[in-house]
Amino acid sequence: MPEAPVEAPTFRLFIAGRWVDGVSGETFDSVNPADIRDVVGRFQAGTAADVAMAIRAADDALPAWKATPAPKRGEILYRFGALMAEHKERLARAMTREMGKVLAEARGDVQEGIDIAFLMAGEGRRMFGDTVPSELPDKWAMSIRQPIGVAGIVTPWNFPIAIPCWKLMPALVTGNTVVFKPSSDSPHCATLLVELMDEAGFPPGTINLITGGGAEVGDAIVENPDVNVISFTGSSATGRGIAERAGRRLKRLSLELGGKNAVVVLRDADLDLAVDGILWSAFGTTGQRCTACSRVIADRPVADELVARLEARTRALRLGPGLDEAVDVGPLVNAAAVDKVERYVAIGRREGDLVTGGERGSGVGLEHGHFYRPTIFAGVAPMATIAQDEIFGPVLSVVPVDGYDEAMTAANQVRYGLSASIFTRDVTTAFRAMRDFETGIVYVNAGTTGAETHLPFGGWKDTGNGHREAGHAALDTFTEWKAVYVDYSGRLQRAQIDNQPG
Ligand code: UN1
Repeated sequence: MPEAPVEAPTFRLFIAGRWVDGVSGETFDSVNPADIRDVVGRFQAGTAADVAMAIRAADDALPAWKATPAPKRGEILYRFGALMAEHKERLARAMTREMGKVLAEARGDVQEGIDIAFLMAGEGRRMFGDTVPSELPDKWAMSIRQPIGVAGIVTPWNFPIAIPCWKLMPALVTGNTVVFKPSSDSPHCATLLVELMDEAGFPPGTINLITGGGAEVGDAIVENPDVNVISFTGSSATGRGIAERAGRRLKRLSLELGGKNAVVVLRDADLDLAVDGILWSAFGTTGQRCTACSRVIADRPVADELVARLEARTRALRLGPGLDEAVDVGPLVNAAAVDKVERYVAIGRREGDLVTGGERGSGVGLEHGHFYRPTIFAGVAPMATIAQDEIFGPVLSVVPVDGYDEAMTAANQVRYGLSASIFTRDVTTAFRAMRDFETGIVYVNAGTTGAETHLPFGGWKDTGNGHREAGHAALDTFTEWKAVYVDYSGRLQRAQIDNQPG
């Protein structure tokens, strides 16, 4: 940090292929959560007027983009993936500076963006439909995917490259055009991403970027009748509000919301492996993943030993700025996140035994950031508040149980259903768990994080509304199915009526 900080650069909106100032002239700052004196940049506080222009640009670009053969659209995605790979280190460093995750994880985040760009680029040559026999002679039957129209994409800060790419890539390869609103905690990452998209050759108007607040920009996207599909990742409360409003307009909506992900450790588990998996998924990204492990459901015979090992390893984790490669755990994203963690830790002190942590990070290098010590509570009841609510920070609850059945009941007794994991050496138990977890993602002998981009990502229950990201399931969010029948019999054939048995 220089003594007299240099003036932070100002960034602009991207509408119809041009970088422009917002109508209001207002800006907001994005700051480094590891050192809030470090202003990353000033960003346009977008308004409904900016959103309207962006939607118009997306609408104008739609006919030509839809008419572009999907493999050609895919080629632009390939170029974009290659550009991200070329700029991986720059993007990763910008990410760590803007939202705090440690550099190794920031590189992983960018890699996840590259992976989905290449996966979806390939969809340009697949995008499979069905060709099936007709029940009538001399008749052809098939189904094809077509774009929905203008997609509104609203993304969080915790995976500021990967999650936008999860949404932008399938939306664009299938022929939709996009208005993209990133979190106000990660507008710089979004800007860098859109710069590369522009360089890759997405035509003007296919991708439009509007930074700004949820109440102004997000609402204007959700309410506009010309936005046909919305994909949102964020809190359950915001998701519910969007669902109500999108529902009134019968808009397609994909929601990716909260999680309260459990690791079950049975008495026959490899405890060393379990500790590795738990630490990585509980305190990686400072606990700020939808997939983060926030509950360990520990079989009683191994519970004390597990807690002792977790305590020792957690105390050894280095807290600090993520750009320092020796650091294990970076800051929380902002002051509100620290306040929320503090509120839950206060509740946790009544609901469980504080094992380690339970306080803000202090000491040299931590004075100007949003640091909180990795925290563990033991002896927590399954229905305790800290075992039920998504805290989105480095707070882990250990819930003791007796045996598999009790463990599974506790694991499933939450309103969320994103990710779950079990540590056991018994193959029969592992298969039972694969069947029994009420979650969209299940891990055996691994933590709860680390989903790969070519399988569906998403959750059951309050985690979402039944849609999936990533994998080929992502195409379902952004396409309409069209069933096509071609009758070449030369006469009227009536399905279900003219196909009598015999
Ligand atoms: C998220 O936290 O919203 O499986 C996404 C994982 C990552 C993605 C997490 N690949 O943890």
